[in-house]
Amino acid sequence: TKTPVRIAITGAAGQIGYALIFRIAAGEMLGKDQPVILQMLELPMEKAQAALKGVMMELDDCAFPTLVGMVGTDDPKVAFKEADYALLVGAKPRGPGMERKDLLMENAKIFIEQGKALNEVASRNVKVLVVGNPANTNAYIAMKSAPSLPKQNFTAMLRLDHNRAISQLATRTGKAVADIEKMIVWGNHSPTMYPDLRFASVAGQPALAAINDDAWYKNDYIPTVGKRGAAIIATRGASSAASAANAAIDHMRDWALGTNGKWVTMGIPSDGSYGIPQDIIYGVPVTCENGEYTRVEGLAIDDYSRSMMDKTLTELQEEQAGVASLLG
Ligand code: NAX
Repeated sequence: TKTPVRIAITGAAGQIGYALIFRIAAGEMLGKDQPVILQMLELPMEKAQAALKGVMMELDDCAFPTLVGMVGTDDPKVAFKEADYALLVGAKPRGPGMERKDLLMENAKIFIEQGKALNEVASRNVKVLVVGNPANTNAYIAMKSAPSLPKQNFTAMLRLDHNRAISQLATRTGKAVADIEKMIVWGNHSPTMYPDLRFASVAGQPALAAINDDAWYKNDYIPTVGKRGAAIIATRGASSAASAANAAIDHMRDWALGTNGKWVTMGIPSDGSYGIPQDIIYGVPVTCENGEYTRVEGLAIDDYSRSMMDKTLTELQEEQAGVASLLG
């Protein structure tokens, strides 16, 4: 039998947490043969801690064979202690009258504290996924606050966007999701993201040829994928939770167990390629093998793609400039 791994989850009593934790405990992220210990973090407020306690009572009641231990806490240093995986879901939501800038600053404080705690107590190989928004910039802040951990251990979630892009393409072409390969979503997890179909194929045929409608691709498909989060809120009356949790599991499972050559999108610190400045956490295509991701290199970038990629980059640079004073 395998040695148990420690999985930290923040915002554990929130709506994504509730859709995420039971699936991880059931072995859907790392496999049914991998025992897990869950280390769950919530805010110190009584209500949040009580809700977390309720989640833990339900975890008990599931009697999952793969769940061999759990901790609930309000202390990041307890939650991240020796963590092999950290899913940073908890974040401050945008309140009434709150400016984007205020949201950025409030979250910066959270991710500085959590980055420092990871730096101090997590496994040196910890794989970090930031889900809480603004996800790319929060991941950047955590990475900068954890100088003794390898930078490449910090990632942001673009997988929900990637999955949305696949699903919209499958619907349009009348093909199965499993027929689609080489999807890319460049950039920020925000409406400026760029779902790029130039390399994608549908059942072996180039996706753009299968669509054969450039206006639909540029004026309909791309914004539909980018604004899907808002469409879910408008329709469901609450933001994406089950699909976000599912994407987090996809991201971590693929990173840990590999993609068999398949391309997936991850937000990862830039190495300077594709004209993205060093360290910016930017959605790029990767393949995963042996617990590591590798950026797909050498893709040609045409003028349209360059302008789309620069737009989402500019937004990330503005976010980064907004928090620069806090990072010292
Ligand atoms: P909820 O408000 O339901 O849950 C968040 C939970 O985090 C709450 O229980 C809260 O008490 C807790 N929390 C807040 N600050 C914390 C901290 N410093 N430490 C520990 N826990 C803390 O939000 P939910 O719908 O679960 O969404 C969570 C985050 O995911 C939000 O920031 C949201 O914007 C973001 N999303 C990111 C997505 C992505 O693709 N990257 C998609 C889905 C989602 O919108």
